Parts: sequence; C-alpha cells; structure tokens
Amino acid sequence: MRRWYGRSARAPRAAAILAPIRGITFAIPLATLAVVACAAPVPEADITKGQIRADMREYAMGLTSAEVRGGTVTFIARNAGSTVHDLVVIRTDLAPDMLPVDAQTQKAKEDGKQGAVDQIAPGKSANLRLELPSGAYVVICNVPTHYQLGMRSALTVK
Ligand SMILES: [Cu+2]
Repeated sequence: MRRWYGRSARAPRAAAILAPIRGITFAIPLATLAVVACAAPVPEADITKGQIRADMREYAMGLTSAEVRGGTVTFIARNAGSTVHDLVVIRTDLAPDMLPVDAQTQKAKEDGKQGAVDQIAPGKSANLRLELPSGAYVVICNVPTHYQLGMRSALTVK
C-alpha cells in the first residue's frame, strides 16, 4: 500500500516537469527552419572580375579562390557563422598560421594591413575593394582569439 501511494503522489509532479521540456524540443526544430528560410542568398563571386568571397564561420576563413590577378580585388566578406566576425587583408610573407599574436589583446598583429571590414553580423555580407599588387597575403578575422582558433587563409596575388 505504501508503494502504491508513493507512486501516485509522484506521478503528477513528473508530468508537470516533462510538459515544458516537450514544448522546448518541439520549438527548436521550428526555430531552425525559420532561420534557414530567411537566410540571405549566397552572393556570387566571379574570380574573372577579381571577386573573392570569404565565407566566415566559427572558426574558419574560406576563400572561393586562393589566387587572383593583381589590381582591383573585391572581397565579399560573408558571415556564415553565428557570431560577429571581421575581415582583415594583410600583405605578408609569413605563413597564414605564423602571424605574431599580441598576448594582451589576443589579436594577431596587423603589419602589412591593406584593408579591413569590422563587425560583420551573422548572416550579413560586406564588400571590401582593394588595389592589391602581386605578392603573398593572409586573410584573417581579428576578433580576439578568432585568428588563433583558425580564421586565416592564404591568398596569392599574381
Ligand atoms: Cu571571427
């Protein structure tokens, strides 16, 4: 008898706890669908016109081309991630993962910086047009720690 009473007393409590959890698991797939449906189309980048799209996410910097001819180069900095990112173009002979990092700011040193776009919100794109002479470049995100976490990519201007 004791056992029976014990179970029946607990049962309604368990149901009350489960009800909101069920609501959450149902809401998450719906929210994901809404975000995907509203996402902006991926901007086209035509390398024959000197256009390179930089796809930024946690924590990678993907370039649609690793080589481009010298002259006017347009970077389409696209934040495909879920946090704010920057795009910084640096002319350097150092390997992409060898830029010195400032221990205080946790940012890579920007010696040789050619241009930048700051604070690109998730889902947004911004264009950066630069005149680039031939040489070796590294394209990075310099939000503190993002460079070290892998947001860097090599670019050769021919
Ligand atoms: Cu970043």
